Amino acid sequence: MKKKRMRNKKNISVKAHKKRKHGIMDKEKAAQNVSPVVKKYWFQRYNLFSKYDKGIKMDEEGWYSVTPEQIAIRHALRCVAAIAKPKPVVIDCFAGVGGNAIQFARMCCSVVAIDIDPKRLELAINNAKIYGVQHCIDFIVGDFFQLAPSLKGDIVFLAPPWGGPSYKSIENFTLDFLKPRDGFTIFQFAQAITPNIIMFLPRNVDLQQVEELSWLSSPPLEVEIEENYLQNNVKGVTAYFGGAACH
Ligand code: MGP
Ligand code: SAH
Repeated sequence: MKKKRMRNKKNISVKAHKKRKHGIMDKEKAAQNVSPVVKKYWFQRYNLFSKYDKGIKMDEEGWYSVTPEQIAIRHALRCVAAIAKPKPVVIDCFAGVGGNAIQFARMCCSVVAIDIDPKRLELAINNAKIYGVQHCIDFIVGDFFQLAPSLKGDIVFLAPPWGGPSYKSIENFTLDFLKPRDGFTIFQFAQAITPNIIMFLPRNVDLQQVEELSWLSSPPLEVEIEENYLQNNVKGVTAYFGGAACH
């Protein structure tokens, strides 16, 4: 005789209901296992990587630094729109766990992803595999400032460290707060590669100074600045320079 699977009022089988309940309990346990610094970013994990559950790996700095996926997609779309070439070469000079590099690769860019931390770059490689784009990215462990003179690309993407989550406590975030060198120095190294530069900066950045970056070139580069929102919250500011700016 066929056994009828028990169903509750909402027509969910008891087995499925138990599985879902255990899933929720596993997630609650996982939330308890993350450090207090990471917790608030962990709750936003699907905004950071929509494929988070497929095996995305992060470390503490990766959690608080990764560009949310929708913003990284926006950066990649702008990049493709700016460079009229089938496979533009993008240099992601501070690649972290790969949030931006992955989206550049998904938009058919050829990507050079640099990070000084070999362990974090391993996480980026793992994450790029989850999105099936690892073959489009050259991962280089190294110091951007040392590598810069030998780099060639159509566009340079800069998302350097902002000094950790406490960046928010600074009222007017001037470019000298950027790490590991001030924003003017970072920009000058990038400019020696190409005038097409995209820079992802804190929402409290001194906008006057960001505009002044364009004066490091003669004639001054075009510059365009946008705020990046996610679910009505501003997450950062992106500055587009040279050919990356909208003309
Ligand atoms: P946040 O301001 O720490 O989080 O980072 P949130 O949830 O907006 O904070 P709240 O307190 O206002 O609710 C927002 C985003 O900024 C992160 O998702 C990262 O994309 C980016 N970001 C933050 N930090 C500290 C860095 C950093 O050091 N480097 C880079 N490149 N990006 C960062
Ligand atoms: N956009 C990235 C996050 C970048 S966080 C993402 O979406 O995942 C900034 C990264 O810069 C960190 O991973 C840090 O290890 C790296 N970094 C710091 N100094 C560096 C240097 N001199 N050269 C290259 N990478 C550096």
